[in-house]
Amino acid sequence: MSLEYIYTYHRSFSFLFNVKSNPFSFSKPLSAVSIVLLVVLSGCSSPVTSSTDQASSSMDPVPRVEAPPVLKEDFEVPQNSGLYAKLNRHRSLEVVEGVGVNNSAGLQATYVGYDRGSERIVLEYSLGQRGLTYSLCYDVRFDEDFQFVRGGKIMGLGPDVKVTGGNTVIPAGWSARSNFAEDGGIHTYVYSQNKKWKWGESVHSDKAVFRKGDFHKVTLQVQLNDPANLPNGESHIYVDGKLQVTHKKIQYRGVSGDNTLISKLLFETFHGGNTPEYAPRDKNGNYTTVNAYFDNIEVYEGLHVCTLGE
Ligand SMILES: [Ca+2]
Repeated sequence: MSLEYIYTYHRSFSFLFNVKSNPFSFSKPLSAVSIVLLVVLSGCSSPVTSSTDQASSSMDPVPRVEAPPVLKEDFEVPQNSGLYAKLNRHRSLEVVEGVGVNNSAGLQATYVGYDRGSERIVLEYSLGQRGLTYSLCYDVRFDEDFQFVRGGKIMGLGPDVKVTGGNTVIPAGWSARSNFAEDGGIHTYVYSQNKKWKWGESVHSDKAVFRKGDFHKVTLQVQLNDPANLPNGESHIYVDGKLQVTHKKIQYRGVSGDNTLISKLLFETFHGGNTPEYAPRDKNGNYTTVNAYFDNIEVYEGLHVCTLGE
């Protein structure tokens, strides 16, 4: 036991006995107590340097391993099945080289104006698993001449039986989508047990989030209410990594059970609404066609925020 080591221990305990800090000048009655303590401590403790090393090693940042997405489509490899094929088969959707992020392959969506907004692009795709909380990420670029008009759907998540389109909510049915808004903002669009209107309820971003011509990375988080009889569900929307929408107190489902859990991607994008006022038009006032592009559609279990370049 080195003198330095003894001195360190003595200094550590000297305040308990109100003795001077010099180990060789403390008073006799306390000397015995200090020595006993020193012997006990030296026998049962690791050297100071070692315990310091242990403390720092337990606090070293451990690289965080993110769970891989449960669904991922970047459109780079043509597929005859799965989400790629299902999207590419839709008459208003087409995988096109060069329209994705960094000129990669992406999904072109064609919005054809008509008397209910634009022709419906509505697809469902099973996640292959189910749970209470998932995060949907996608990149979207609206063309320079895209018209938001009065707003429309982009995509979202749902259970086995979704409820949308002004239909009556059933206890096991709900939907949670992200919508583009008239001002270039984004909002939630939720059909829940406790919505106040026939149509879904929304919380809007404070400002525009979409610049036409640029890709943006959207994350839609859906946290189901649990237990089913409480309105404690939430939804959040991040754009380019920044929180833009917080929607709370949602009772998505009214009963519990596997069929009420998040289990599907709802790829639903169109203008509307349900009336001619939602339709994109040319300068003569006739219905026209506009485009948007999607890439890197991913779904993660739990709360996840996707950032550009991911
Ligand atoms: Ca791509």
